[in-house]
Amino acid sequence: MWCKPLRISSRNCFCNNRCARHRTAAAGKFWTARQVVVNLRFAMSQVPKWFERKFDFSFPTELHPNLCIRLRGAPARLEELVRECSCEVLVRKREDKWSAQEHAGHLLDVEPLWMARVKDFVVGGSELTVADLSNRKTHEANHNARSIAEILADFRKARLRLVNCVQEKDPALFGRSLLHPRLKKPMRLVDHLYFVAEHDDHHLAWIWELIDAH
Ligand code: NI
Repeated sequence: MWCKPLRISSRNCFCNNRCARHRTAAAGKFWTARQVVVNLRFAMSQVPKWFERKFDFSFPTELHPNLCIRLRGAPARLEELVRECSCEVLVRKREDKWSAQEHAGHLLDVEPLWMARVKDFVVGGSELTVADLSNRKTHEANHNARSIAEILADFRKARLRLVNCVQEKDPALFGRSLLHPRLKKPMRLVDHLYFVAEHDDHHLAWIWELIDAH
């Protein structure tokens, strides 16, 4: 819902000061056409909510090399995304949500969980290691105070460790299945790799959206 005209006064705005354009105008800034588009995107993410995702694990186990290379490529994709970005844009928060840099830091924070789950498949048992669904680690890490170069280097290192560990496994292990504690469905090791790759994409999409909206 737009206020009209562009220059807003209490006389001619019918939005009760709540529309996005009015708030920006009230802050002493008027938008160009491109800013209108970009700010609208900034106000509302197009990235689907992670916890609402449904996963289809019916693909063949033999796809594991393809998933390994997807995982192997995540650090390079992240590096390429943030390469031209200023610190200011990287640490900018949208309301109380994570900044692009915090999303990058989160990718690093969850690597130990992915590794623990790979080990669960080796050890066997019934259920995979439980995730901290509150993402406390990322909320408390203060990734915005770190350098992006450090986060990128640590993520690259952790991800290579994960991929190298997976690649050493006997191919038969990729079909072994354990219960995923949140999804409440059986997950093979190959499904776990797919899940991690989708989680990478989820946060990369967020980062792209955040840095594209400046
Ligand atoms: Ni996440």
